[in-house]
Amino acid sequence: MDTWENLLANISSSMILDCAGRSLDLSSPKIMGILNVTPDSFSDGGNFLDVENALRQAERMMREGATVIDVGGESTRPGAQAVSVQQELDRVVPVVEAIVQNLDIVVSIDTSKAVVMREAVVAGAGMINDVRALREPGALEVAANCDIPICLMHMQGEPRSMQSNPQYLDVVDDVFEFLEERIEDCFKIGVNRKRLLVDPGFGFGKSLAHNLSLLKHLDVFSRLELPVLVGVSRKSMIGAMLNVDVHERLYGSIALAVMACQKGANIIRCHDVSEHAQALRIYHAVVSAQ
Ligand code: 8Y7
Repeated sequence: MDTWENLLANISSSMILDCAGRSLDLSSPKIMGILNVTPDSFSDGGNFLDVENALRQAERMMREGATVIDVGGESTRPGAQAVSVQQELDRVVPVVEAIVQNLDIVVSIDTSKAVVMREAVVAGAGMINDVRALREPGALEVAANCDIPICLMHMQGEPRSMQSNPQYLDVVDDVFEFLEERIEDCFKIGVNRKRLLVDPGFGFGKSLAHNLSLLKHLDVFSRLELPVLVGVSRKSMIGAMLNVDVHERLYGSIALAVMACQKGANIIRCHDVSEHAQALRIYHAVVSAQ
């Protein structure tokens, strides 16, 4: 016989992700702070100053209210240059290691490369964030052989060319079906459903109209019964609506983030952590009211 206590415990445990021994409670919306590890012109990552600097940024984001730090060494901006496996490893692995060892926070590895995923997991990463949803060679197998949550994101095309002429029959249906298929492929190879998160991939092969439809209908993705992650921070969709450059997109970012939470987002990936944390606390206070 299930007692009320057991039922309640089941409901709340389904909202807690185990990220390599650190728990991520999704019963209220959480913040993933963005940590780009793109080295200065004198080094290609891995040196003491780069790692110190990254650790300081992570510590600050944690203090400001981030629950996850997303460490990325490959730029996926439209038109960005590709990065070699060794370069990416040299950049991100020492940073993942340093954060895991020094801070009590979940570290997410933003990569599509199987080798980088594997080495980041060894270094203590608690989540994989893959904009290619495990479509690169070997990535599904690494996912099957580790035990941490994985965010599957939708992207149409490749970063270099994805914004040139994105096309959908129905953007919400198409993205939904893509994510369903990726979930199925993960399931087939032995990844437990409970380890997956989904993300419609705002700005990744999408026009402004596509992005707006996806946000308006974001609640559709809750049918997948998995946590939903959303990244809209400073993105060009805001620039396109407000005609402001990248450093003037904070208010637009917050507006979109709050609407995403109302439509079911569980994790907001953003640059300006303290500002988003305030907005999400206000949001949570209102939705928790009688
Ligand atoms: C997203 C992302 C980026 C996103 C997830 C940027 C790595 C571009 N955007 N990961 N990564 N969702 N899951 O402007 O929207 O931050 S990079």
